[in-house]
Parts: sequence; structure tokens; C-alpha cells
Amino acid sequence: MTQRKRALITGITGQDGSYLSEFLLEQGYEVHGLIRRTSTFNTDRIDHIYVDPHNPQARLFLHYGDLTDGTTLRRILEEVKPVEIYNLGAQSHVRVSFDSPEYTVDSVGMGTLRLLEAIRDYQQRTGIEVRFYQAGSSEMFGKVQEVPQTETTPFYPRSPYACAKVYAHWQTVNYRESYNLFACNGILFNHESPRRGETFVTRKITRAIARIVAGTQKKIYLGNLDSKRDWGYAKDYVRAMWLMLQQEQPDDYVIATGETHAITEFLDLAFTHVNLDWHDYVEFDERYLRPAEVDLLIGDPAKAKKQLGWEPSVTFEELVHLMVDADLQALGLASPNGDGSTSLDNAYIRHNVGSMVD
Ligand code: NAP
Ligand code: F7E
Repeated sequence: MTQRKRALITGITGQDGSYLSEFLLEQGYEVHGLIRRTSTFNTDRIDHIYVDPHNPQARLFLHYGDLTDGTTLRRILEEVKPVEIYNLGAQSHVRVSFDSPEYTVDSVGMGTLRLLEAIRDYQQRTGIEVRFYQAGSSEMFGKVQEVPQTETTPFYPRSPYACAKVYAHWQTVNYRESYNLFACNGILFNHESPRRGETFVTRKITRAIARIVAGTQKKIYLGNLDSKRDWGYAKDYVRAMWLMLQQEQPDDYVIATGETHAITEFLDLAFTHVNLDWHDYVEFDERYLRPAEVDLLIGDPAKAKKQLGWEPSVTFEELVHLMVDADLQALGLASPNGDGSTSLDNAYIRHNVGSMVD
């Protein structure tokens, strides 16, 4: 029997880590993930795919570790012997990175370097080729120097998080060029889903709407509503990560929809979906402002389309609706479709027949 391909994912408990795990398991991989020890459970997003490791059917395995702990990263690499590594672990909240800059840079920037060094050593000693994916971000474009942003647009990061991602990006390029490592940077624009962290603006809005409909919340407090983002669906974006590592040559790719929308447009679509007017519920709170803002992001995914055959499958409106529906359903409330189906069913299944969990 041929051995299963083994992948290691840092950040497996996050939004993308959970979707990527599902995707790789569907592709027949054995999946290993790095998890942090926390005083409360942090595996909600992957509990549904976890099987006890004593079970011969088990193909998902978890290992305690942290990107700030290089010794453990090396040990896990030796134990797991992965052929693909997806570096998704990060303190990923931009606003929080201004409050906790040192930790953010340590996990995002130095964490990537620690992992790259561990891979370089491992590959040189064993001769086993390891393919590496780095979770880069459109935040690296920050104060944008070009519209739309492509793989060649200069970076202008505007937060400790973005500065650390730029550092990780260039280290990844350097390890590719210096040590012949198969290393790819995905420059992913914002991608959302029902599993999006509750403090990012999209999920904060859709979760609040469900509570407003349920009568348990009256207002939602937000910061700057003027910024524009290129928002896609997370499940589409993890497929792009995998595609990058299946190419003949390593390269860097922008993954985006090519459309940009203001937060007010997200509010309009989301509240209208439940027949409410957002102006009646949204209040301003300056605590959510950032010392420096990224005003406009819009990516050009032409290279990914041409070389990877990748395209987004869910429109902006479908994304907003599927997120609202999922949060309504989580509270046991009916989706406005009224036929028992959800926008997620309608949007994603139409494009990608296959298993889905949300
Ligand atoms: P997320 O939901 O915030 O998940 C982050 C993951 O990283 C979690 O599993 C978290 O573990 C883990 N983590 C945090 N600090 C760590 C550390 N010191 N060591 C090891 N793991 C650590 O993020 P996401 O939205 O899935 O994004 C995945 C990656 O893509 C991140 O690197 C993010 O910066 C990047 N990215 C995201 C987007 C987007 O729009 N979602 C766009 C571009 C790039 P816990 O569960 O224990 O907290
Ligand atoms: O903010 C504004 C905020 O936190 C979007 C991360 O995944 O994508 C994400 O970073 C916009 C900003 O995402 C609130 O000022 C207004 O202009 O949802 P966000 P982000 O900062 O774009 C990139 C690509 C990543 O790489 C990151 O890891 O919304 N905004 N009011 C607010 N934002 C939040 N969070 N909360 C508010 O109340």
C-alpha cells in the first residue's frame, strides 16, 4: 500500500486551519496539527473531524507546540516527517497587534523563521523534500501603492501584524532562493466564513444580527466604517493554498476576488437580509479605531487564475447571506429563505458539490 501524504498545519484550530484540514483529509492526506495548550478547549472548529488516535481510522493527529518555541517545532518535524507544511499559526488580529506588538511579531515573524530553520535542517539531514506554504496577507500592502494589488505591488505595512507578515514573506523568499526550499507565499486577501473569529468585523456583524433577531442584543458597536476590503469565502481560499504546493515550481500568488466593498455595504446586505436597517442598530466606539488604518484593498487574482486554475466560487452577496444564516441557525432561528435551505447550501454546493460542515 502506498503511504499517505503527510501534512503539518500550524494554526489548525483557526478558521483556515479547520477548513484546510477537512480539505486535506478529503484528498487522502494524513493531517497533523500544532495546537497550543490553553486553559479552556480551543479545538471547537476541528472537533467534528477528530477521531481518537487509537482508532485505526484516525488520520488527524494533534501535537502541543507553539511558534514561539523552536525546540518543539524541530521535535514535531522529526516525529511527523511531513512532506507539506502549512504555516497558518499567527496572532492574526490587526487591532490587537497594536496592543501586543512584541508577541505578534514573535509569533508571526520569528515564528516563521523558526519553522523555516527547522525545515532547512531537517531537509538537509534527511534529503526529504518538504513543501512550505506561508500565510501571507493583503495587510502587507497597507497604504496601497497600486490599485489593484498584484504580486509585484510594493508593500507598505501599517501595523505590527503587517510588518511581521512582510518579514515572514521575505524570509520565505530567501529560504527559497538560498536553500532551494520549495516555499510559497500566498498573499491572501480577507476571507470569511461562519467559522471566522468573532472579533473580526464581518463575523461581529453577523453574530450581532442573530442576537438582535433573537432579542438578546440591542446595539452593535463598531469603529471605522469607511474602509474597503476584498472579501472572499475561506473554503475557496484554503484550496488555493494546496494548489500552490502542487505546482512544479514554488512561487508567490495573490488570492482575492478582484472586488472591493465598504463595511457599510456589508452592513446593508447583512441587515437587509433579515429586514432590518443597520442605521437603527450600529453605534460608534472609538476603541475599535486603529492608530493607522488600511483604507482600501482590492486584489488582482489573474496569476492564480492562469497558473493555478483558481477562482473564487462565492459572490460577496452570497458570502454575507451565508454568514448571517449560519449565525441565525446557531441560535435556532430560521433562515429567511423559509424553505429549510441556507444561503450556504445554495451558494457553495452549487459551485462545489462535496461535503460541507457549516
Ligand atoms: P485565526 O482564525 O486567527 O487562527 C489563527 C491560528 O493560529 C489559531 O489556530 C491559533 O491558535 C494559532 N496561533 C496563534 N498564536 C500562535 C502561536 N504563538 N503558535 C502557534 N499557533 C498560534 O486565523 P485565520 O483567519 O485562520 O488565518 C490563518 C492565517 O492566515 C493566519 O496566519 C493569518 O494571519 C493569515 N491570514 C488570514 C486572512 C483572513 O482573512 N482570514 C487573510 C490573510 C492572511 P488558538 O486557536 O489556540 O488561538
Ligand atoms: O477589520 C474595520 C477595521 O478586523 C476590517 C485579518 O484576518 O484580514 C483581517 O484583517 C475593517 C478594518 O480585518 C470594527 O478598522 C470597523 O478597517 O475584520 P477586520 P482586517 O483588519 O482587514 C487580513 C487580510 C488579515 O491578514 C488579518 O489577519 O473593519 N472595523 N469596526 C472593525 N474591525 C473590527 N475587527 N472590529 C470592529 O468593531
